[in-house]
Amino acid sequence: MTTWHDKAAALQADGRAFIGGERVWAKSEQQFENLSPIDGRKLGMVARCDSADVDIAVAAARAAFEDRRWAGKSPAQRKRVLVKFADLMQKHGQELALLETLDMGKPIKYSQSVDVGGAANCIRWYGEAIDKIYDEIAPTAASSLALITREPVGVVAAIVPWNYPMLMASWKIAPALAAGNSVVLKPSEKSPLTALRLAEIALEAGIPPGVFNVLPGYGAEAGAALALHMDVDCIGFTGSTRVGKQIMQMAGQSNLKRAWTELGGKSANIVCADCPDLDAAVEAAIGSIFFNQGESCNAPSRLFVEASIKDHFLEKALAKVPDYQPGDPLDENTVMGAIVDATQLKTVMGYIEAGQAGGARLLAGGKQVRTETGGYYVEPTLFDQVDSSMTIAREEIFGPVLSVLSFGDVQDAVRQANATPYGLHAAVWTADLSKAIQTSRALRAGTVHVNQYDGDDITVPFGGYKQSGNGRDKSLHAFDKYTELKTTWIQIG
Ligand code: TXE
Repeated sequence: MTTWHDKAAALQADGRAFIGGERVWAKSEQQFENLSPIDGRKLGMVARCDSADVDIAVAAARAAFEDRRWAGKSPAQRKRVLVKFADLMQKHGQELALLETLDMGKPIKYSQSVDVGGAANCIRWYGEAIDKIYDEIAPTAASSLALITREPVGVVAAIVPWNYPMLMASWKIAPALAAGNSVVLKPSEKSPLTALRLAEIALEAGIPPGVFNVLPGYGAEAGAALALHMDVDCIGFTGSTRVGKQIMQMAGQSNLKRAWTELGGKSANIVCADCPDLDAAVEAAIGSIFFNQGESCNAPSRLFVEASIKDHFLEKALAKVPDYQPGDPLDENTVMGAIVDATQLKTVMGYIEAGQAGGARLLAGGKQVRTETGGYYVEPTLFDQVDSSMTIAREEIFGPVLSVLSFGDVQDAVRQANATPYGLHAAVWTADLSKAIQTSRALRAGTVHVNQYDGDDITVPFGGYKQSGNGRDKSLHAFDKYTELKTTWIQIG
């Protein structure tokens, strides 16, 4: 039987950019090395695109938009192509999953189910939605007809991170392409491979050349050139709050392109003493922070447990932690893989040190795991006796580190939960329906979970309050970001 290791050994990664339907190196001929966080193996060289390549890709996208080769197709025609795109992604699912795992270190079983499965579902869903949306006629006087129609904004730039490379790309490109835009996608320099492969698959599905371009490269080079470009109409960004602020500034300082950001989080998970199912709450608290090595913007990294049940809760939680010991990402049984790179490893270890130095009590983990093959692995880590002023309770760690805090009553929990610049997700566990709804209303977060943490579907919006960003990915609401509303007044006598 061929193992994932055999398949990985046979894999040829192509790091060239994808512009105007063709694979090309950067104009400057600059490249950078792409190393796997699993064991440091070299996956290949990647085109280091900069502003010269951005100019070419944006011009290709603009030309494709102007001649209507995609925007001019009927919604039903675009649907057929996007559904085929999704089918082909699934046909090439093993290859895409392998690329994702090698590039950013997540376990192969999740690359297949969550990343390939989720991204293909997203492309299919927006494809299928686009020919079911009607425009509007305003209730004006009988002497006129006022049409309200949606039009694609034009050239959309998408800048995405490394934690869910394919999934984050699909959340941007699917609604943008379905609505008829042309797209230039910049994947993270840490994980560019699946985005590049997606562009080839899109072409095979029938997306015309120039409509979907992918530029790998560094943020300060390719990313900033896109954000500053005078001929990009809209930018969709997922990444850190620090860079999100720069994106908004660059949009303002250039052509006021529409700028949509999905940024960091420090999500609060509040477990009340009347929690209806403590085992489920423990499972969710532990499973959700260690999922994807903690590299999830909506990870519930602050766990608030009501003081009266905290010891009991922690005892149960500690028993679960060893299940998440990191392992070989290419082994189908592994549930926690490698941290994306040496920089992120250093960041995570730095926060673990800060937790200890700040007076939090290390209950589990805390160490880097060294393997014979190298790579970047961190133990699942749990801190107790954290208070809201500590660094580990305030800053996004983006690693497998859980901070446990306690509260007296639910108002106190909400106060602490909201005391953050972020507002992405939150959760409350209680058997009291009124308390659940009141708490949900009081929490300043884009999504509030009640008695679960894994509720997730393409049909619901995803995005944040406050410095977790603006606009929403997923659901029909995402079309608002990639379309303009046009009013056409017609005098009829
Ligand atoms: O993110 P960056 P990094 C958080 C998380 C993580 C930290 C740093 O806390 O530890 O950010 O990760 C591009 N102009 N999140 O450094 O830098 C970059 O090339 C234009 C949360 O990887 O924000 C990449 O494609 N683009 C998060 C993308 O922005 C720029 C996901 C994200 O990179 C740029 C990732 C610039 N000046 C990190 N600088 C989430 N919300 O899920 C960088 N980029």
